[in-house]
Amino acid sequence: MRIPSDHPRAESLETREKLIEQYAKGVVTQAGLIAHGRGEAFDYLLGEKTTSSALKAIEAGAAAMLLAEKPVISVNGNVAALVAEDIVKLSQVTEAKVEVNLFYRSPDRERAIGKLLERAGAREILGIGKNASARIKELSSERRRVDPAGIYVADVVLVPLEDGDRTQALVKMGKKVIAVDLNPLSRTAQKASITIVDNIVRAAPKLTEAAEKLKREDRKKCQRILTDFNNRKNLDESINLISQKLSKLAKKQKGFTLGRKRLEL
Ligand code: PTJ
Repeated sequence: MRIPSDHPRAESLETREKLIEQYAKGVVTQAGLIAHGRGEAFDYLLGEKTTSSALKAIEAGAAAMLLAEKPVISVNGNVAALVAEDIVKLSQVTEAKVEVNLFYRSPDRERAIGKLLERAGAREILGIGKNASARIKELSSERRRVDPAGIYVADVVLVPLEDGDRTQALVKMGKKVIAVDLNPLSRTAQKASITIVDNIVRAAPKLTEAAEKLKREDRKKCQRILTDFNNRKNLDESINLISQKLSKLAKKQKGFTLGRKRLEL
């Protein structure tokens, strides 16, 4: 469907359209559409912009990818539908491998996502078909199937829109996990080494931009950024931001009257 460009929520609606289109092509799952809706709700509360704490996490994420020996970007259906080209660009700048890793895995979806990534310029795509032959033993979901040349041996893994189980398992395997998740309270957000609380649509190009900039600097700068970065503190900033926004909204709506009425009921 064509979204009128003067619609006040045109950008958000266009993003939805991309997912709907790729749902019809078998890239995105029904659960992926639902997951996006949950993300949108958090995005609304974050002001639909990259916050200063997200920017700090983006810089730390870019630094970690540049310092990594074997960085890998994990791609699922939503990520392929929304930011395939940005992911390919990021992989080129950071020399990271791109691996398809799906919760709802099927050969058709693997192929559809592989094609989308290829069209976006990816030359090597891991994790498809027989190549996903290694197993993360702590997991029982399809996410346990990984590529022995990719996530299995990676030291840094970027996991946008991930589930908590695998984040936890990857951290347990000694990997640095960079998550992109709009929900700062999710298990993924809480368990990752670096959590970027931002929409993948905004975060992916910003990660590339940050990596391009840091690549021109001394490696020591990346090391300093990582030493100074505190994920717990950064996550708390996002949670506080949401809480402040809700308090402001409640005051604006004279929500306290509503609160009293509720008590009377
Ligand atoms: O393609 P598959 O088979 O691997 O499945 C992908 C989904 C997304 C369905 C699967 O990973 C899943 O079920 O994820 P969850 O557990 O629902 O978690 C998704 C998280 O991503 C939630 O915390 C959402 O708030 C968040 N999220 C949704 N859309 C975005 C987002 N975060 C950043 N950017 C978004 N656009």
